[in-house]
Amino acid sequence: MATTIYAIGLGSNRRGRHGDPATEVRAALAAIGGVVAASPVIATPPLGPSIRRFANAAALIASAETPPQLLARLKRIEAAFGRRRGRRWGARVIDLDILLWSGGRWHARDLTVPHAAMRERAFVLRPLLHIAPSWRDPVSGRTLRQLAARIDRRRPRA
Ligand code: A4P
Ligand code: MG
Repeated sequence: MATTIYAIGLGSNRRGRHGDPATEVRAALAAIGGVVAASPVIATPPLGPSIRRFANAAALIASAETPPQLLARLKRIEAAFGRRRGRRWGARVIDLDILLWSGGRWHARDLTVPHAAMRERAFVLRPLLHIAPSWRDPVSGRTLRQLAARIDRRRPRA
């Protein structure tokens, strides 16, 4: 397949063998490779039952993989970083999500691109805004700048 661009979301709220959550996020970026642009690593309050703050970031990567191929590789990186499966919302060394793909949409049982919850989450949109403000979400037809402005209006301090 020709090279395409993916937007990846990274999150961590637990120390791993590389160090603190922000260090784990940077190490994961290096492991993914093909990085075209990376946002700053941002400290965010936890959404959901976890009490630990997260380090979140987003990156654009160039890759010739199909979305399922990339997802399989991201899951291998999560496992190599010591991510334990089975506890949804649990504290994690690294969580890697496919947010957007320049090829548009992908839908399968275990993979939906764009990421289904992307539009409502400040911890996803804020870092993404640093690197791809004009990228248009193919589902809503809105740019990331527009999507981020919507959640800022709803939750001015989030
Ligand atoms: N999956 C489907 N679509 C995708 C996609 N586009 N990218 C499937 C990646 N995976 C996708 O994810 C569960 C399954 O979703 C995968 O096996 C894949 O087949 P997971 O990463 O294994 O499990 P999870 O992360 O525990 O669940 P989930 O639903 O992904 O949780 P979220 O939504 O990722 O939430 N607060 C802050 N501030 N920052 C955070 O990063 N993250 C979470 C986790 C909660 N609160 C947070 C943060
Ligand atoms: Mg995930």
